[in-house]
Amino acid sequence: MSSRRQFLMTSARLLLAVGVWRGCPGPVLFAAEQESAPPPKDDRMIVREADPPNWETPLAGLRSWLTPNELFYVRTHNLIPEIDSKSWRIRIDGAVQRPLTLSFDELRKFEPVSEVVTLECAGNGRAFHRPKVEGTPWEKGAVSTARWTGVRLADVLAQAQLQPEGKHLLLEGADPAAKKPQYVRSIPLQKALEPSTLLVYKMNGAPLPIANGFPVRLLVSGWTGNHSVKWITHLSVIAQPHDGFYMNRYRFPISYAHPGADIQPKDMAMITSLPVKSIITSPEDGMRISKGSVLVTGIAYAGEGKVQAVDVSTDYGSHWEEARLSPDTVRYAWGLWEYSWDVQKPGSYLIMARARDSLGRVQPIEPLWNPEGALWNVIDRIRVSVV
Ligand SMILES: Nc1nc2c(c(=O)[nH]1)N[C@H]1C(S)=C(S)[C@@H](COP(=O)(O)O)O[C@H]1N2
Ligand SMILES: [Mo]
Repeated sequence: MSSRRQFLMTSARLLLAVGVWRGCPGPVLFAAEQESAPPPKDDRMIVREADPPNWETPLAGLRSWLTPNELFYVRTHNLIPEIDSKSWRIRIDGAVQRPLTLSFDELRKFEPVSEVVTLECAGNGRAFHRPKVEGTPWEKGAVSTARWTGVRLADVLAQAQLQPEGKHLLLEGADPAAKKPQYVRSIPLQKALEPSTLLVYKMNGAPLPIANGFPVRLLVSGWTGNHSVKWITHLSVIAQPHDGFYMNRYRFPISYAHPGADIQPKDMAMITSLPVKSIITSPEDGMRISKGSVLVTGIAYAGEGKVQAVDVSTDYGSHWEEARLSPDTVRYAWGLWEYSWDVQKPGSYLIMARARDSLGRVQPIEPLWNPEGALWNVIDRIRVSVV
């Protein structure tokens, strides 16, 4: 263990000790005097950063409606905490009549709900921006879909009884601060009370993996992943949006700026819904394929919108044809699509896919460059050689 890492672990413990001293419930238990075990990693995951773990889902995890848990992307800013579900507690306070502290068993007494929801990091596709921007260089796979099981956040907040001055909900994760401050954000209460905003404890029928927020995380369906706070232990009803490190990030220019421009925070707004987007999952970029009938497949999603159509072009965008969308799409989850391409002439081809949604949004030809490299949703493209 490097001395830097050792230092980070020590300061993490100190912070926790301070948290306990301040009278906060102490849900985080580190195995006495030893480093928490690194979460298990599937060999197929693309490691964008090793420490802390930032793992991208390979195309194999984007080809089925549900991403297998071991291929679900992982985005972490700090250390992954080791939390025991028996001692885990969530505290709900602030502008409420009845502040609550719930144990894992008490949380599971609320009516259980299951929903299939796509989670995408706001920074997915960051690596493609020019000029380049700082931050984890995600390409296509900081996005995954799971069937989540948990309880409605609205049900929990109802038990705490909201007071009228409350307008936002502070969300605190138990992952100790390391290279960055502790993960604390807020969302408007209106979004918190939506029936698809959940406190979840299962992913595809299994307990949440440690890296994805065990034992309980928030799921803010339709919004970028940064809102879905993992290892959540504290909610506080507040009057104004939280002002902190992670609120001054995840912002997007209000109007178009030239690539590389110096954009001030006042000219940016909080990122909320995912953009409209599609990704080609087969064939793979650079593949050699035999002429004849080729099945082009992909995924498409639109956050708070609903995907209406996916158009595919195999001739540099001169002609577009509609792909077939899987009929059983649900709100907030990606849908699968396919396109039967009949190609007889050998040569080099560019295949592109463009989604449109119910909010009138269409994937752009050019990126909206922004200092964080967020919300990349340029029309996806791959090159193949037909032989
Ligand atoms: N506590 C905590 N919650 C967090 C984060 C984090 O670092 N700490 N990362 C956020 C970001 S930026 C994203 S994209 C999602 C990623 O969730 P996943 O790792 O399960 O894919 O979690 C969000 N919740
Ligand atoms: Mo993210």
